Amino acid sequence: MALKLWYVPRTRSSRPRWVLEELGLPYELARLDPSKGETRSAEHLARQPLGHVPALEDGPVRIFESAAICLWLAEREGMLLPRAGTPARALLYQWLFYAMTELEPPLVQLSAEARKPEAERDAGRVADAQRRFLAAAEPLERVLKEDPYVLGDAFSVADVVVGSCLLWGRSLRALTGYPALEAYCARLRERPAWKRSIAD
Ligand SMILES: N[C@@H](CCC(=O)N[C@@H](CS)C(=O)NCC(=O)O)C(=O)O
Repeated sequence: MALKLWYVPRTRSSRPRWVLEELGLPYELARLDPSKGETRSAEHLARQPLGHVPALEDGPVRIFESAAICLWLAEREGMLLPRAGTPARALLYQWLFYAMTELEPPLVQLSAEARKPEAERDAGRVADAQRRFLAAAEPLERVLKEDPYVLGDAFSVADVVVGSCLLWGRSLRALTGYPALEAYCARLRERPAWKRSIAD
């Protein structure tokens, strides 16, 4: 069944692309250009009601939300995730939701400030978002001090979502003082599938 991913480079749509690359699945990349209004077209709003990326079409499955798409793809293939009903699967859910609800919001705030001209940046908001991001990253520093991946020895779809957030924080120079997380980011950046997911 053909897989089609709606995609804008350097956005959350790289997450499901990374999973597709890890799984070695053939897929079509439908590139959209937000500067031309392509993410707000009627066709795209029918796929993603807020006009965001990613969105995925997989036969009868039409799905949006980056973490949900990543989880769906892993589940579809029975790869990159622990068996359903196991304690490890519970932790997979925990870290996926943690990434989306604890790590992401301060990054959204930091990115919004970074996009402003320097003179218009709100130093208080930057400092607050930086503090909240580091507080949310701290439990992961403890986990990744012990194990190479979020769920232990095996790379999973949780690493795509958590790792994408940490790499986003790193790109904003917000990830400081956590050596295990820096080493984890370096490990993720060595993965051929990650390299392919951000190549173009
Ligand atoms: N919670 C959503 C957020 C999606 C989102 O905000 N995507 C941004 C890029 S990272 C987007 O589509 N921006 C383009 C636009 O709004 O035109 C997800 O994780 O999929």
